Amino acid sequence: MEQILATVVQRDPEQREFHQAVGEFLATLAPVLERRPEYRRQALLERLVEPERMILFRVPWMDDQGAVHVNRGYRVEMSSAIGPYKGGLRFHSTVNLSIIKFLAFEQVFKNSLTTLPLGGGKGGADFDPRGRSDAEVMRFCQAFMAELFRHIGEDTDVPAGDVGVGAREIGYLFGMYKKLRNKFTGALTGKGLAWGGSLIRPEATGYGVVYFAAEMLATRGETLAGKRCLVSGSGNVAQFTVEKILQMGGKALTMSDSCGYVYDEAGIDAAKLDCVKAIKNIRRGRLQEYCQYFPDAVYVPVDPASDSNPLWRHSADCALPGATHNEINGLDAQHLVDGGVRLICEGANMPSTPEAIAVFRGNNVLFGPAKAANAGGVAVSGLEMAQDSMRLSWSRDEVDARLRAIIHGIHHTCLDAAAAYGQEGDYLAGANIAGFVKVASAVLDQGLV
Ligand code: NDP
Ligand code: 2IT
Repeated sequence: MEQILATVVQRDPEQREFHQAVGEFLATLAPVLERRPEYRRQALLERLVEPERMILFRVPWMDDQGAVHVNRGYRVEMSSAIGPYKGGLRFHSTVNLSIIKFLAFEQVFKNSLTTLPLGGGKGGADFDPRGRSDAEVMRFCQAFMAELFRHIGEDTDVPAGDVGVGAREIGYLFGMYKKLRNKFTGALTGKGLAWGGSLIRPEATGYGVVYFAAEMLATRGETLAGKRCLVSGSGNVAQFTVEKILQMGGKALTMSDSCGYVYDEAGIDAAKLDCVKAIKNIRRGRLQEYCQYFPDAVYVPVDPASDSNPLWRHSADCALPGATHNEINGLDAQHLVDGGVRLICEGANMPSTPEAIAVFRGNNVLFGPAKAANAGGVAVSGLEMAQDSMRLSWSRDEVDARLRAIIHGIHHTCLDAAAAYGQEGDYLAGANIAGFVKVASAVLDQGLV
């Protein structure tokens, strides 16, 4: 394992996020490789850490003042072992190849856990839609798709949303894709309901995270009712995480954006959540506005350079990070444990650093790793693909029931895989092992390709 990681690091020394994702994964797989020597002989891990294909492209576009900008576009097609490449697009100024590769790597094993026939990929651009007009975002999406369209398709590679890519961006991307191909197909998910989208897809990631948290709590005979929850982020995942916490009788105390967080001791109720949705989705503003409407809440600006985030210092029962990678470091994790948190359920991808995970595992905290806990989003994307190919759409209740069943299944799969390899109760090991074994056997069956 050390040798494989060393090769990954040596090959791309600057790709720290990718090294972190691979390192965290490999650290849990030793029991599998001991039992399956053919995986080593067939260099399975060496193959899985190298993307099948990486596409990098120039995205030139014009802003409202007539100035020309050039961004960089990415699509990393990591594995097609069990289905067409599938995974979101991220538009954010921090996007680089390391981040897209880490997300694509995670996606492969997450998608495997869903039980649906989905390979793994991820893409995006170092373009920030924040502060841009709708017309600028449209021109950017069209320029991005003018290259991406030749690489994707409903049976090849099916992108969706991620940070900075929501319903508006998927609309512009889909419109350009359809025009260039002259075909109406489900080559993107997260589409609008009137044009091939699935009910519950916007809610799916956040709802799924809370369903997974409820499954973990049930193993200790507990429910979410009355639980005090710290949530980070205020985008798609965080909004529907809070919505489902409320529906399950829990209390959400915090939400955040990249500038700071709000702490609302009375709890963020349904009306307050509607206000957050209006601030973030319609006005595309800053969360700080929340305190203008609800002055009893506290807004705390966060300095990204500080050694810990005060959001994680509030006492609570559960924490559901839903903003971004590495948002909980070792010190934050210790604050969470000291503040009484007994459950972490990851909505964001890789929100906990390796040091944070070590703190959680050392303190008997229920730890739901991202690739299991946030798989509800891509699972409902898979259901959207199924509905598109059947040319029909399921009701809200039907999709939600399927989502619940998939999350219930993932929870079981994680525990079963962990137990089968002597790691009882370890969701991280279970998710990695179960996700890996399925992909690995598909790769072996298909020969050296
Ligand atoms: P959104 O763009 O809807 O929201 C992102 C939220 O996180 C915003 O509140 C944003 O603040 C904040 N944020 C983004 N980058 C940073 C940063 N560098 N530091 C601090 N805060 C930041 O994205 P999503 O809700 O879709 O995604 C959130 C996380 O969930 C990501 O890790 C994503 O990969 C993961 N995820 C998303 C899925 C989906 O279906 N959308 C599925 C599974 C996982 P601001 O408004 O200031 O930018
Ligand atoms: O990280 C993720 O799983 C997503 N951004 C959703 C991907 C998808 O294809 O729905």
